Amino acid sequence: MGLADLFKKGLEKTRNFFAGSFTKLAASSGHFDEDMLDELEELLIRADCGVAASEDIMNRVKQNIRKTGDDSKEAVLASVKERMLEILGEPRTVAIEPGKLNIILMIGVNGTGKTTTSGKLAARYKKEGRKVLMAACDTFRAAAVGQLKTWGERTGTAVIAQEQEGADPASVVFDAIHAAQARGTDVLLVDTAGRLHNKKNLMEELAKIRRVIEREAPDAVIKSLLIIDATTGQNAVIQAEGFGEVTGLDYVGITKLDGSAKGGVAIAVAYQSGKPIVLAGLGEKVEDLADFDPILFVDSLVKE
Ligand SMILES: Nc1nc2c(ncn2[C@@H]2O[C@H](COP(=O)(O)OP(=O)(O)OP(=O)(O)O)[C@@H](O)[C@H]2O)c(=O)[nH]1
Ligand SMILES: [Mg+2]
Repeated sequence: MGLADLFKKGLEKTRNFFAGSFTKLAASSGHFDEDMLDELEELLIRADCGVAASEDIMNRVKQNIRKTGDDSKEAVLASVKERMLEILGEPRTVAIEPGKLNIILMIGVNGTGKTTTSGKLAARYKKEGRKVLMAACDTFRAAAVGQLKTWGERTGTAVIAQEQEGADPASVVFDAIHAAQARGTDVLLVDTAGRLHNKKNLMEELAKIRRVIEREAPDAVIKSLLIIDATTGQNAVIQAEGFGEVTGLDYVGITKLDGSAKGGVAIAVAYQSGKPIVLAGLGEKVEDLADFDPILFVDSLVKE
């Protein structure tokens, strides 16, 4: 299966939910009156697009109806798509600068898929012929280092870790950066422990990791990649804010799209954070990762 098909398949649940409800909504007349527009807004909110973005999308729909007089189902859908695409922005990817050390700091709350996505990214970059290294900065859980090492074995990627439990993650990242510099690494993936965005001491630990990276690798390209679980709903927006404040935020990846009918959360996060959604996690296997494609996403969500 190609990536586009994988992406579309991953969005099946979201599509069935949204397109199914939309078709039902439009079935009675095929034209949208006030009540139906309200129902459409509610549907967007139920698909987890968020209140603010849903309102914004509906403003565009209403504006276009006023302008053209066309309140047909097709016109309404086209307006929804148009505004969603603007919100998601141009397709973006985690850009790797050749000839430089690229450091990707994986951040997010517990269990969103940081370690899994690190493994998937390692496989992707290795396939592109790049030298990849992973840093096991989740020293919080005993099993975390082992989990990353398993991904290392699976993808043929070296993992820098410290054996003792509770080691300082900043010291692990220090070791990893110096290893990467010595080995001429292209991409260093820094896996961190999941943490709640409102736990001050844990967030401070993350800020320290970021500071060590900036200090030890001043010439590196440093990116923070927030991993969000598609099933967490509007909390994702708050997570993006919380993590963004502490480490800065360059990219957002959304995982578990395959298991969620609420893929609309991508719209909410892009709208509120203004950050690009770059990756889509579509399953647990190494190949279940695609670049987030706004056009495919919107087309899948609002299938005519
Ligand atoms: N279906 C599905 N499962 C996923 C995806 N990404 C990760 N998972 C699963 O989600 C669970 C948690 O993934 P991890 O990679 O361990 O998440 P984490 O963010 O590293 O977790 P912590 O380190 O505990 O914070 C695992 O069972 C993964 O297999 C995805 O895109 N789709
Ligand atoms: Mg992990």
